[in-house]
Parts: sequence; structure tokens; C-alpha cells
Amino acid sequence: MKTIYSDKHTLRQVKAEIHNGELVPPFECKERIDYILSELDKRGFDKPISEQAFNLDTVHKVHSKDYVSFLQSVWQKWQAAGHTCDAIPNIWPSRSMPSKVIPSNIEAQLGHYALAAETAISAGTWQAVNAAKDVALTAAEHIIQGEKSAFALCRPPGHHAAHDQFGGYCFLNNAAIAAQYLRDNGYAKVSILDVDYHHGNGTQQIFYQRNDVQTLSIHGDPDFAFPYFLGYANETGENEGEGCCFNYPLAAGSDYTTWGNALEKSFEQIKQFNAEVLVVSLGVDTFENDPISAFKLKSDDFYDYGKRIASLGLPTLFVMEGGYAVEEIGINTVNVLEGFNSQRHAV
Ligand code: Q9C
Ligand code: ZN
Repeated sequence: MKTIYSDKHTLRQVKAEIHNGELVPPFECKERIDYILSELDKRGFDKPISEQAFNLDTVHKVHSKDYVSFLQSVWQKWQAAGHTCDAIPNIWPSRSMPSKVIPSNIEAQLGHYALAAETAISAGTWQAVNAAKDVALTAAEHIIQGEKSAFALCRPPGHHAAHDQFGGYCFLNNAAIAAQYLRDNGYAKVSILDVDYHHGNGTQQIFYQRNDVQTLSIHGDPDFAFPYFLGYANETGENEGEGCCFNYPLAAGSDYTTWGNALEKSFEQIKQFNAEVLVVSLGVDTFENDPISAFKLKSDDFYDYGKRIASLGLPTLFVMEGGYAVEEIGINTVNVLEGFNSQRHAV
């Protein structure tokens, strides 16, 4: 399996995130990628391939133009307003003032385009975000050219990014962009299986009214886990998309037996949908020692579910999402890929 990677991810380095009422070093840090690269190398995977540059056509099919322009220009506007530190959203249009007007003030724009406050914006954030989208599209192109699998080592991650909002460490929805590109290049039906600990709210929202892209997410029950306001089991899609969305919210403390049962249920739906290609939003924050999550998967479990995903027999694009136990992120991520490869070679 080929890995696609961009060193431009290092252009995104923020000072802090708001966590439990204080500013702490960001969980979503550049070192995450170093551990994954070193583990891929250690286990004999091919040397990562650099991303090709793509224009914004596919991006504009899943995100609004005004949102993308905001991402491209927010840092300059923030600086022009006289600020030198990272930009952090802190006020929102809300139930008591539900304005759809976008004020010209950059602090107000941050609130308009943010869904949460933990995600800071720095110089270089757009360059990293844009490169992550190129990584996802380059990997999708490999699948289109006939590769049976590919690994898009994206950073920052994407699955919390909605049609016109950022948050949860995400800006452009890399998996959604890749899925759209696969749709536009010969694949009639795409399933996106999100195994990150957090609900893939952005991916769900983007495809909620569509019947050509099925979304499935296994995650901490939003009653107790971020992003709290989406990801319940009774969200099943709308209009044309009715019946194309599946959520598997699980209790805090869930282990691999419970998690694996949800995975099997998701497989039944993927088969019933007749997916032609699978995009996996691969977050390894389901790991037992993840600092911000509450599931109990062990490192061996990642290898096992990689095998199980391969048993679907679909061309599969893995897109990196979360995972914050930094020293184990390489082992857990590569376990999924190696498990997948072992099954593929067996059949
Ligand atoms: N105070 C991804 O895994 N906040 N995003 C969690 C920590 C945001 C996770 C609570 C978590 C976002 C891609
Ligand atoms: Zn996550």
C-alpha cells in the first residue's frame, strides 16, 4: 500500500488549545506524523510519495466558496486587525441572536465559520490545510488508476469540517473531498466509514441529503463525547439521502468486543448499499491510552480490524484523522494498514 504525504503539514503549528478551561499544548501536533512515518519505514512500507497540486474544483463541491475564501484569507485579515498571536474563535451567532449576516469584523467571522473554540489558526495553517487536501486527492487518484488501496497521511485531519465550518482540529474535509473526487471519476457509490473515536459530523452533514455517498460512523456517544450536537443513532439522512447515514454511538469505556460488533453492523450496511469503493476516516483515538478519548482498544485490535476491513474486498482509501497518544500513534495506525495488507494478500 502506498502512502501519500506532504511535508507542508509542519507549516501548521499553533501555540495552544482551550482544554478544560485552560490553554494547553495542542493535542493535534506535528509530532504525530513523525511517529507514523517512522513506523511505516520500520515495517518496510514503501517510501511515502509527495502530493500533486490540485485546484479547488472538488473542494467547492463539498465546501462553500465563501468558507474556502475565509480559510485562505483569515490569517492576513487577523494580522491586518493588529493581532500577532494565533486566532481563536470566541463568539457565535447563537439561539438568542441567530444572525446569518457575516459581519466584516474578523473576530465575528471566526465565530461565523467555527463550530468549536479549541482550533486555533496560525500563519501557515492554510498552506498545510491545502496540502492535506492534495494528499487526499493524490491518494484518490491512485485508487482511480487501479491501486487496490492507498493511505493519505493527512494533517490537519478533516472529518469535523462541515460544509462551511471548521473545528475539532479540522478545516477542509479531506475524506469528503476524496469521496467526491471518486464520485466524479467513475465510482457511482462511495461509502465513508469513520472509525475515529469522535463522530464524523462534518462528513455526515456534507452528504446528509445525498444517496450517492453513504456515511457510517462508530464513536463515543455524543451525549458525553465531542462534538456533542450530532452523531445520534436516529440521524439517518434526509430527502434523497434518507437511509444513507448510519451512526453507532457507544458508551464510555467500550472495548473491542463492543466496538467490533458495531463494525460488523456497519459492514452489513456497506454491503447492502453496494458500495464500489470505501473511504476509511482513520482515527486511532479509540486507543485505550488516548489522552482525550474513552474507548479501550488495544494495539493488537487495530491489526485485527484492519483485516476485517479488507475482508469487504473493496478498493480502500485510508485517510488519516485523529489519534493523540503520540508515542503509540505510529504503531496503532500501521497496525490497521498491515492488518489490511495481510488479509488482502491472503485472499
Ligand atoms: N478538550 C479529531 O479527532 N475537543 N478531532 C475534545 C478536549 C476536540 C478531535 C475535548 C476534539 C477534536 C480529528
Ligand atoms: Zn477523533
